[in-house]
Amino acid sequence: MRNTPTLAETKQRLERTGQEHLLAFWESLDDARRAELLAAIATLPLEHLGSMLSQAASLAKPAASEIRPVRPYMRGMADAEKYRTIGDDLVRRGKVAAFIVAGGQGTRLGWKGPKGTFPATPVAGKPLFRVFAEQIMAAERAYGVRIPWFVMTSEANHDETERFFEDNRWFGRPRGDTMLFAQGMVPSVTLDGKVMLEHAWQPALNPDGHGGSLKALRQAGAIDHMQASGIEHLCYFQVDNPNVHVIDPLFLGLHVAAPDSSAEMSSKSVLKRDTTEKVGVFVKAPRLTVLEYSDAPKEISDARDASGEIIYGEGSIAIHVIGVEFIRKLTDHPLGSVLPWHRAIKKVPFVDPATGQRTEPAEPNAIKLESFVFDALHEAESPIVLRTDRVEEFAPIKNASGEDSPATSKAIQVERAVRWLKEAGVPVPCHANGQPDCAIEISPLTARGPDDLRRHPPAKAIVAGSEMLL
Ligand code: UD2
Repeated sequence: MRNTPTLAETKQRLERTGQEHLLAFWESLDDARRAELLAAIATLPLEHLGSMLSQAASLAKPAASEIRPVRPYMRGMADAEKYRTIGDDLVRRGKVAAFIVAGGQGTRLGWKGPKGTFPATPVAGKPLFRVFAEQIMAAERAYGVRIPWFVMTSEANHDETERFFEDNRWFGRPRGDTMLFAQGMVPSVTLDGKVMLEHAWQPALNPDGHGGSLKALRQAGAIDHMQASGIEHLCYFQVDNPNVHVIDPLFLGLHVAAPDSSAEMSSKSVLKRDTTEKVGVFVKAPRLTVLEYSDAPKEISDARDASGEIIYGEGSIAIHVIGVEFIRKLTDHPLGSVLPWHRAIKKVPFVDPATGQRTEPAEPNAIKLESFVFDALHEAESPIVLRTDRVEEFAPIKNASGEDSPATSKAIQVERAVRWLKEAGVPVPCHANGQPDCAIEISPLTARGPDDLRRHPPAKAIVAGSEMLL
C-alpha cells in the first residue's frame, strides 16, 4: 500500500495540474480532516482529467447516413433448441457467473435505500435482490452447480447493501458465493475543468457509471478469481428488472456458438413499443452501438418499413453476456478501462473556494463524467443481439408512478405468470376482456418457466378474485 503523499507533494501536484483551490481551506481544518483531504486528493485522476474531459466533449454521435439497422436473433428461432442445449452445458460445467450492477441511487423512484431492497413483486412484495438470488438458486438447483454472484454497489449504498444481504442471511446461499464490491468514483468538475469541493475537506465525486463495472470487477480481483475457477462468461443485468432471466441458456448458447459471434459480448433487445419510447436502440454505425434516444436523429427513430415495423427498433434492456477474457482485455489500460467518457451537465452543490460558502446552484454548473457498459460492444469482435419478448423479460421499475413504475412492473409480472400457467395448461380465471381476474406471483424457486409448471402444477385451483403466491 502506498503512503498518502505529504502536503508539500500534494501542493506540487495541484500546482502542476491547475487544481490548487482544493487546499483553499487547509488552514481551517483539523488534523483528521487534513488527512482525509490529502488521501482523497491522492485518488483523483488529476493528470488525466484534461484528456478525459476533452475526449468526452468530442465524443462523436453517428450521423443518420451511417446508421444501419441490426438483424437480431429471435427467441423463437428454428434452431433455438440446439443453442439452448449448448447454453445448458456451459452452465452445468460451471462456466457462468451472474453480475448485477446496483450502484445507482434510485432517485427517480424516490426510494431511500439501495434500489435492490425495493419491494417489487405483486403478491409477496419481495425485494429485488431476493428475486435475483432466488433465480440464481433455482438455476443452481436445476443444473447442480454453484453460480457465483457478483454485486456491484457504489460508495453511497455499499454498506447498506451488505447489511441487507447479511440480514437476509445471503438469501440462503453460501456466503462465499456472493461477492460485493463498490464501483469507482470520478471527480465532478466545474464547466472550466476545476474539481469541485463538496465540503472544505472533500472533493465532489460521482459514480463512474455502469461502464465502471468492468474496471471495478478487475480491481476487486473478480476477474482473477473467475479465471482461476474456470468461469468464462458473465451474465450482466440491472437492478431494476425483476423479470430478467438471469441465467438464460439460449442467450448463453448463442453467445458462445452462433456462427457470427466471437463470444466476447452479446446483448438482448426488445422491440420498441413505439417510436417515442425512451430506450437506447442497437444500431450498426458501422460497428454495433447503442444509440441513446436523446442522440437519435428523428429520421432514424421515426423510420418504419413497408409493413409498419419500426426499423431501428431493437431497444436495449441492458442485459448482456460478457466474456471474462474480453473484460480482462478491456481493462488492460492505464485508466482502468478503454471505455469512452460521456459527460452530463448537472446541478452540483459545492463549497465556493473563494468565499467558503456552500452554494446550491440554480442552473447546471458541473460536468459529471460516466462511462456506459454498452460501449464495450464497440470493442467486441463480432457481437450479436438476441431479440426477446417484452413481457417475458422486461418489467423495469424506474419511476415512482406512471411508466416503468412499481405498478406497471407488477402488472407485467402478473401477465407473465398467467402466461406461464396457461402455457402449462393450468386454468386461470379471466374477465370477459381476457384480463386475468387474479393476482399471481410465481416464485423463481417454484418455476423458471412453463415447463416447470407442467411438471409440477399448482396444488390448488386458482380462484377468481384471489391473490396467490405459487
Ligand atoms: C438504462 C439505459 C437505457 C435502457 C434502460 C433499460 C443507460 C445510459 N441507459 O437506462 O438505454 O437500456 O436502462 O432499462 O444505461 N448503475 C450503476 N452505477 C452507475 C450508474 C448506473 O450501478 O454509476 C446501474 C443502476 O443501478 C442500474 C443501471 O445501472 O441498475 C441503469 O442505470 P440508470 O438508471 O442510470 O439507467 P436508465 O434506467 O436511465
